Amino acid sequence: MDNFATDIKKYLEKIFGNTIDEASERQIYQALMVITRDRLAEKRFESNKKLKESQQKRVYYMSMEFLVGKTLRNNLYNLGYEDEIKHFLAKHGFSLERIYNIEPDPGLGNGGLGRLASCYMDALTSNDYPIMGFSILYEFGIFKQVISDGWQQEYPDNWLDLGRYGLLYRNDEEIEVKFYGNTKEEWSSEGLHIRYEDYTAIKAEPYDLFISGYDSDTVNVLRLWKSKATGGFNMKLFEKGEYSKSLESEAIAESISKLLYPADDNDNGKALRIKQQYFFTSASLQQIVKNHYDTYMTLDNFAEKVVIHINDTHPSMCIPELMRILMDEYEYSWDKAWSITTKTFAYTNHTIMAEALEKWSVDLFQPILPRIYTIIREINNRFCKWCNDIGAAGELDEMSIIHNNVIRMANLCIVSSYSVNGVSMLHTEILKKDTFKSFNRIYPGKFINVTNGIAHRRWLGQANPELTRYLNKLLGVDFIKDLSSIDKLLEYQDDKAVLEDLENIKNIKKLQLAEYIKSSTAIKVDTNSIFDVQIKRLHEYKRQLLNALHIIYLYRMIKFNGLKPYPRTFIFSAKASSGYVMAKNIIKLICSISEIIEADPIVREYIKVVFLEDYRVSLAEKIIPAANVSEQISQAGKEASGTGNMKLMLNGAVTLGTMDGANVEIHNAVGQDNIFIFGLSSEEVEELFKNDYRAIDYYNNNQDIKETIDFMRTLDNGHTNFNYIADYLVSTDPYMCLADFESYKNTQKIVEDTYQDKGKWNKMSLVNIAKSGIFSADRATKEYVEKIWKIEKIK
Ligand code: F55
Repeated sequence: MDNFATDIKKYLEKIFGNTIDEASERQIYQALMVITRDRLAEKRFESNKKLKESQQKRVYYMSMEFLVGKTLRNNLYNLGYEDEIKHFLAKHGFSLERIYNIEPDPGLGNGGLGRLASCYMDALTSNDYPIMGFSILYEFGIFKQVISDGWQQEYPDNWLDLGRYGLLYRNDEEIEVKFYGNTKEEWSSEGLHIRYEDYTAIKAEPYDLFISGYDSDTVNVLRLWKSKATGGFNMKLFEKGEYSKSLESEAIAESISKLLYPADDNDNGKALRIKQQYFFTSASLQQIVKNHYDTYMTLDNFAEKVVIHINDTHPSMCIPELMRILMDEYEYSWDKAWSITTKTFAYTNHTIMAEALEKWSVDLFQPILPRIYTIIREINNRFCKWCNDIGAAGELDEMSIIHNNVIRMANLCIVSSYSVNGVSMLHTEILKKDTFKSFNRIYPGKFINVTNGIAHRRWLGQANPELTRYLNKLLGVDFIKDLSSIDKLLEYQDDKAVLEDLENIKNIKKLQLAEYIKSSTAIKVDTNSIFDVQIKRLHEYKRQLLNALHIIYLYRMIKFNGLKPYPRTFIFSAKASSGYVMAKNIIKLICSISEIIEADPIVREYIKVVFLEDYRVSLAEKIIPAANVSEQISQAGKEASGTGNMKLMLNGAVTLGTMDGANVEIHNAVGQDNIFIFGLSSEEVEELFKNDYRAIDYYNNNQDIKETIDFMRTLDNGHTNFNYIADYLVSTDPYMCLADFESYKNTQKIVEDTYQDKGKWNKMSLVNIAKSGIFSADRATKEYVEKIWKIEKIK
């Protein structure tokens, strides 16, 4: 530690010419980021040495998204320096908390899928497993959301400005990725060779982010690729005297890693998205193959030493890319290459929604990636032929990889991977019985379930140190190290003192959040009210609209029918994809309700609505510990798993949810009495859908629904009215908010009544905390390790 302090001083002197007492917070921040990164690099050297010596199998985790969250606190905490640095800085008049706040939240992901990838990197590193992540160094992460007059506006997130100090540029490992051009087949005495001509090459520059583990010697790496024009590419034009064009082509090359697509449901058929996917998968695969070859001087044992995990279909071009490298660069035959490839890949599916399953039109795809396209076509031809042979030709409409001139990436992944997994029990069942039922028939045993998990070190340890300290002391266990014995807490479920302590901690967290709400929205909330939280991407299927409709119902009942409910604060936070009109309208609706209530001296005594802008990891860390109610109200069958549900449960919130995704497992864990379940089951949803759901019937036959929707039409906040949304609810809403409204409303009443029985509520909350052990990412990644990857800890 002496060293760390000395290093800080030296850095400040060398880079800024300042003593510590002259330095600014910004300078201290930079010093801490750089020194921490360098310490991790040293530690990485040691753990890498062991890994090289042991020659053990490793996992490469491919994901278009990693939502890492702020890194500095996590790293100092894991390295065990936090307390000492805090004191050292305090001695010189600096607050480490304020320094932490300078770090931008790297928003290299949209939501659940990206955050899951980071939770898994953290957990695997803490448990000493050899894993390396690969993704893109987006210059702009997910947009910064600003709410202006209730409307979402998007601003660029220039996170590298201050975020770059955590990255290490590895200029020794640059790689070229090739696009466009033509392929030519050439036969010689040695066989067929593919010549790739007139291509455009782009440089991939690697930037490494080190992932530290808690109480572990391991440091893993997340490698992020940045696109750069290759020198030669521009020079050609330059020589022709077209200097400005040479800069244009440079800009095009560099646009590949410019920004994260802010959509979490579909790819929109954009050429740039194809280029992003191929850019990062090709660079990564070339790197992985080269490393392997340099170590073993052969690729014959590739599948024994390497697992490549693909996080949804976004990195699926890894598959034809490995085939290409094996055949075109290392002269493997198709059959040998295919045998290696199909033992190397494992695929996780995160959605069953048809519009979210990636499809690329051949016409768009082929010119950009001509060689990759011929390989996919050949995989498909051979697969179709095999289906013919085994008598499955009748199901090729469902299973072929290329169909009606579109490439179905999920089908490519299923055919080429040795393992396919869903992310919750229900989701995996739907994959097997419905979405991919023919595949499940021809590949028995290939489909398995691994229910998602969360990094409890961040979501309990760092987000809620008050609760962590309390539990550790009460139970005499280090839960940061190991969450699995947290069910010891159950012994205290009837202990009044413990229940009260837990309530007090919740109140502290509610107070902290109330402060934040006041500073960011000017709304003063009552911390005795129920904090009812719905935080997640804004989507019709997640049904923020059902929640909003119920609030409008309450508003009307309080204002005109003398209802006096127990006070409640409804907290929302959500980003909408920038082109998603309905989602943006729903945000506007929620913000309008918030304003209308604030302006009403009677209603605001009972209910308040808060919309917190710019939902992101660091905001989630503030909201989750303060929640009493966790709204998980998606239409049953639509939410693959959910992970916010687990984070909220771990922090003592009680779930109000449908039997969807991992809510089912939460229900199984806590039991009927410690969760509020409502609404149609996924089978009932399917039934109703087949039998022509008629929303208007619910409107006509249910007085509360009718009055609420009629009232909604009268809400007019300035120039906006909500007829558009009301029309949708009574006609085309495929997520059937009205079908679940009555059940939701009744269950909300039960929530309210239960909350007033403090003893009962606190006990429910305790049981939720106690039963959350199975949702640790330690458990989830252990299942990946044992069931899919078959890897061992670094020796
Ligand atoms: C991002 C980009 C595209 Cl093109 C498509 C989807 C996404 C994305 O972010 N998906 C996503 O977040 N899916 C979620 O994954 C979570 C982790 O498995 C699940 O818990 C959640 O149910 C699912 O919606």
